[in-house]
Amino acid sequence: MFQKVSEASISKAIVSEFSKMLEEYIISDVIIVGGGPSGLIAARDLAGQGFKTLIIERNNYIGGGFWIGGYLMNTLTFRAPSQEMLDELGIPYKEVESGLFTAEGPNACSKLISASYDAGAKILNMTQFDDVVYRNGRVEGAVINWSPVSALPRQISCVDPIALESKVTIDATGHDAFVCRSLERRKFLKLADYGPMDVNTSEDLVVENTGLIHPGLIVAGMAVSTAYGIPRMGPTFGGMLLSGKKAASVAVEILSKEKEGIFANTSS
Ligand code: 48H
Repeated sequence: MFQKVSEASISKAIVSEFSKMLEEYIISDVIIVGGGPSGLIAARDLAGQGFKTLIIERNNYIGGGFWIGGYLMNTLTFRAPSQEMLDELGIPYKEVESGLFTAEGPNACSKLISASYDAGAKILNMTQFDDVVYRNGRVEGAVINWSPVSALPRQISCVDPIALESKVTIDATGHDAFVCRSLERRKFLKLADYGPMDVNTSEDLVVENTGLIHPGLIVAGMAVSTAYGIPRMGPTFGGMLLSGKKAASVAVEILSKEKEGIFANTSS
């Protein structure tokens, strides 16, 4: 039934195709750290406009908290007007009361992942963001390592990372705000921590505050709450989708200015 191929051919196909992709994305327009809902939407919008876009995700699976809603129950909720994004992504949903919508996590999440791939984004999963590349007073890339390296016993974990360069980096790492934290460690930024839950103030503030937090670095999604001390919103996701969308539009603005030579460029 199946074509005869050797084991060696299969190994060669994996090594050569993966290496080609990695080499091509050693320099990208945008690196998005974190493949949750905000990062995936940003990737879809940026790749869809022709920008070379790479997602770095420490887990094997992509999607962050978007597979499951709250309390291990896989119903996601969205408040108007974010259902318009569900229409755009072809995600089926129900209106359960005026302006409150539900969708099924696995269906919504897999459609969002497909949308970012279909738009042309690439993903390095099982890859942990470790640190920033920092030059000329701005973030110019990401230092990465295989995720399992951090799980190795101390005595055998001396595995140096590698660096990727980008014109813009987006911190979409959720509650941890991992990229922002790496700047805070150097006292380049001072982060707050997210506040207690208040859905009606939180989502608007997250979207409003999504944007450039340091030269070369945009913050999106739940990381915005952590960075600015905004109340958490609980298991509702419209703010994440609209924040990802805004992060992409801020990145496009920066990349367009860079094209016109207003900012210093990376070495690409
Ligand atoms: C590589 C990393 C690293 C790292 C983390 O948590 P996420 O789903 O993030 P958002 O902001 O798109 O969505 C948040 C939402 O899921 C949520 O938690 C909400 C709405 N909470 C409200 C509340 O009140 O609690 O995804 C972040 C992704 C994950 O996949 C992580 O594995 C990944 O980032 N990540 N990837 N290197 N250092 N740190």
